[in-house]
Amino acid sequence: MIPVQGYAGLTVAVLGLGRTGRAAAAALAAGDAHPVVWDDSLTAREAAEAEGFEVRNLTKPAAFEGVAALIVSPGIPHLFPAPHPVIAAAWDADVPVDNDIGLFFRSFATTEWEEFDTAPRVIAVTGSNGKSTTAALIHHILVENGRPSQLAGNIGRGVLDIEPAHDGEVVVLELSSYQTDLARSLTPDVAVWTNLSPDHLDRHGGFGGYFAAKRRLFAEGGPDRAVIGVDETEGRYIANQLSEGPGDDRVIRVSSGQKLVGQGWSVFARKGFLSEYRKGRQVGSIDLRGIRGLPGAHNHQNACAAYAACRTLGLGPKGIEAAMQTYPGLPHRSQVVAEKDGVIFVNDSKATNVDSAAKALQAFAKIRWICGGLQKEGGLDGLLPYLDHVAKAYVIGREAEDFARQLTGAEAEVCGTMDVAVARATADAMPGDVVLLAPAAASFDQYDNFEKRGEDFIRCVTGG
Ligand code: UMA
Ligand code: ADP
Repeated sequence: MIPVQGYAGLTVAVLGLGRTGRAAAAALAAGDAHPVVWDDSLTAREAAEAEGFEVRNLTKPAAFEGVAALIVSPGIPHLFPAPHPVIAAAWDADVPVDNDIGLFFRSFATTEWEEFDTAPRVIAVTGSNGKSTTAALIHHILVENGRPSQLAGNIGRGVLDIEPAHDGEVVVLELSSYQTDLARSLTPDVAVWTNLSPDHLDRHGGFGGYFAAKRRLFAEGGPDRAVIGVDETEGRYIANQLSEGPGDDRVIRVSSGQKLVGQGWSVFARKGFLSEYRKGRQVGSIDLRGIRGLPGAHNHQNACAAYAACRTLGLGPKGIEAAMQTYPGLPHRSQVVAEKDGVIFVNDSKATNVDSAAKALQAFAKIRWICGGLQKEGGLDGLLPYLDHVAKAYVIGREAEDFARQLTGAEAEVCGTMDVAVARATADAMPGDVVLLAPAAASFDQYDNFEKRGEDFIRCVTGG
């Protein structure tokens, strides 16, 4: 774990006792601070107490007396739709509110680094979709090329849970908008922006707030290098804001679809080929078409972003290409789970919003599409242009009827549950079809999380 610096001898409150809060409390204690913890769930409080943490009821008046800071978990609202009462109480008591990401950036560098030949580096990845894939791919490429690397953040491991860095090590962090919004320090060496589309709008007071939260990764100190997907207006805006002019290679522009051949540094994918340009000349290329772990134009965007991030650390194109070939992929993202009688079954349960599901639909030609769940704001119109890839939709979830009604132009059957949907899709499928779970919705109406939904799909497909 990373011992937290700057709070030795002080009391620090921790709100939320999931992966973030427990790692933060332990890291604070390792840095000689005195953590006092709280969670709205009694079970979580009891578990923390059993581990030896001091539980303090932070909802009580005067709970913040003598407290130096409040560290908040990302799943707890700090502003919209309304601040959690404990956070509001910290404001009233004038106690600084921060999160584990802020503590990490304050605490990562140590005096030991003076002895290192190569200072450790942090690569932080944000964006609406492709963060986990891009972060995991960067980590995989680094490890395959003999560069020590650790992976943490929104991908499932609290950032303070990793080990202090060795000489020359790289830490790859996936950061969500919840995390970038609140962190008081946010100073990666390399910052990566995959793309932007509406998500989590309730937590950010709308699209502007969501963009502003993510943009902080590029604005709070300025990374040495910024890898920026420029397929949306917001990415182009950030790239321009960071760049000093046409030849400034602090910014690497990335695209899936556009040819970017200006005087700067760019990496783009077109028709399955990745190209790297610098100062108007092509300096690298990769044929991405046969890479099984990265199917579709959306994964080619991730490949470009990961390639660019690794190039900033001095890795060569050939080493990066060899590592991409062995990228195993992540569960629940474009995951091929079975092939039966010429039909491929793909689990993309992580496609929890319209944009990611639209990308999944574009990656395959004839789809038996399992979709539905808890709908997000903004409606389903973004899916309609890709319904010509869909042979038939099999709709699940509590709102299945309403969901199916919105898929104008596609044949849609209301199935309700996963087992019915998989059975119906399998019965209808012909050789060459893809049975694809890409829900375009959250899972919480029927499952604890998207992982459980993906596991249920696999169980129904394989009979396991
Ligand atoms: N809690 C309260 N009061 C509340 C809400 C929650 O006390 O009002 C408590 C819960 O009882 C629980 C704890 O807070 O004990 C959970 O905290 P959390 O929701 O922040 O979850 P963590 O386990 O700390 O996991 C978080 C991220 N979760 C969220 O952002 C919702 C994980 O991302 C991340 O992997 C982990 O930190 C380590 O960094 C998950 C996620 O769903 C995968 N992220 C969202 C996404 O990808 O869309 C942003
Ligand atoms: P995140 O961590 O940002 O949620 P993931 O890599 O976990 O991203 O992918 C989530 C979903 O988004 C996947 O199910 C996939 O369908 C889709 N996806 C992956 N990469 C991209 C991309 N670059 N653009 C749009 N959608 C993507």
